Amino acid sequence: MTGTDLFTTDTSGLAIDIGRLQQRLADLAAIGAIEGTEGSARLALTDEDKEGRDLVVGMMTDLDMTVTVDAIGNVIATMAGQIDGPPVMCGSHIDTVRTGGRYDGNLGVLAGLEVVEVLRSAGITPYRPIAVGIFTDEEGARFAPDMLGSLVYVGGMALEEALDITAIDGARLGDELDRIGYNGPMPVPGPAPHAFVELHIEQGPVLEVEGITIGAVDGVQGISWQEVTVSGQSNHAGTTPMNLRKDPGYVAAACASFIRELAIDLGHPQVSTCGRMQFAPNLVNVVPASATFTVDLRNTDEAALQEAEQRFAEFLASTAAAEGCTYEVEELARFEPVVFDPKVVDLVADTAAALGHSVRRMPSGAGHDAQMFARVCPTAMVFTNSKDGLSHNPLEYTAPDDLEAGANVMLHVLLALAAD
Ligand code: HGY
Ligand code: MN
Ligand code: MN
Repeated sequence: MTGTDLFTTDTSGLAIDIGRLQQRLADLAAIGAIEGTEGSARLALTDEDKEGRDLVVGMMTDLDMTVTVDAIGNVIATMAGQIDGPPVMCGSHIDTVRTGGRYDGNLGVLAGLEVVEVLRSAGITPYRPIAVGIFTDEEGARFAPDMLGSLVYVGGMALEEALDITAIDGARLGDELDRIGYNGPMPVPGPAPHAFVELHIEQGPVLEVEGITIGAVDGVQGISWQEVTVSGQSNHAGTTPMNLRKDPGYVAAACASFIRELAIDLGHPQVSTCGRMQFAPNLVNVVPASATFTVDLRNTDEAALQEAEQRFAEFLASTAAAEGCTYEVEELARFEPVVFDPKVVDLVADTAAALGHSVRRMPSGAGHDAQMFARVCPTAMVFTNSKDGLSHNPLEYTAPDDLEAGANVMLHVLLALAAD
């Protein structure tokens, strides 16, 4: 059989089963469920992540897919094609932040399995194999950087370096991978797919505000993560005059305020976030000895992102010096902006339109595994909207019609990419 058989088998009428997809989403959300919400907490390589992985691997084997696990814990399930060549790959992540929603990452993985089930039920074998990936530690919230598993898969970080990463709770990544039993035999870097498409919720307000159903994502903005530890002198909160203090807590708070003003000064799309801050000894009546905080800066323009980094570095240096404090900076993640393959972006946009959906091209504000695959193969993303633009929040929500639209667009984009 050749790829032309696919064309003789009219696939235009194929559609996903939204009830089945929602059931899989619900089954996965039950693992690490956040009480009273639809969200879940499954930080990378925790017991909850293992349980989620085991559940989805079970779904993959139930679909008669060949499942492999690589040395960084990426799970790749493959539906055989008429040829043995490189697969068309989709997928995303199932690890979450601590306040995770039901759809972030999970949608891209489970919609990929839904695509396979639709083809199985229709008795269709795609010309090329179709693979669905679960990529390790996409969130980077426990082990930085984010998109770690896909970064290692495409050769962007050596395995040994990744295995030695220390979590915010002190655990070593390689030990946790062993502990949950996902230190797999497949070597990294992995083989480049024929193409890569990721379905993901937008996690922002644009599609909803503009009343558009599908985003044809044409790139991902640059990401800069730093962890700063400022050291001063712990002292008595009551007896130490203000002019005699070396207060790292003040420096940290001033920096958190500065990066917000910096983003506003640079203007959209610059964003900045201080998401994590920890004082030591963290007591009401002690001027802190040290303060550790994170800085997340993002922009679609690399030069602007570098300007933001430079201006923050200058502010930190002058503020710490004026306060008599010292500091250390650790880079946690640094990825330049990524542009997706125009032909694949066009295919997403054309497929959405052909299915009768409104569609617009747009960059992604969030990082995604697709931005790593863009290094090795033609890649793009499909966005569905996020209610109130909310994500990294258990209230994250996307209506069934929008989930269905996104999954159907991905179904037909995958079929088109797998046909030759
Ligand atoms: O940080 C991000 O953009 C993604 O959620 N890992
Ligand atoms: Mn995600
Ligand atoms: Mn996320």
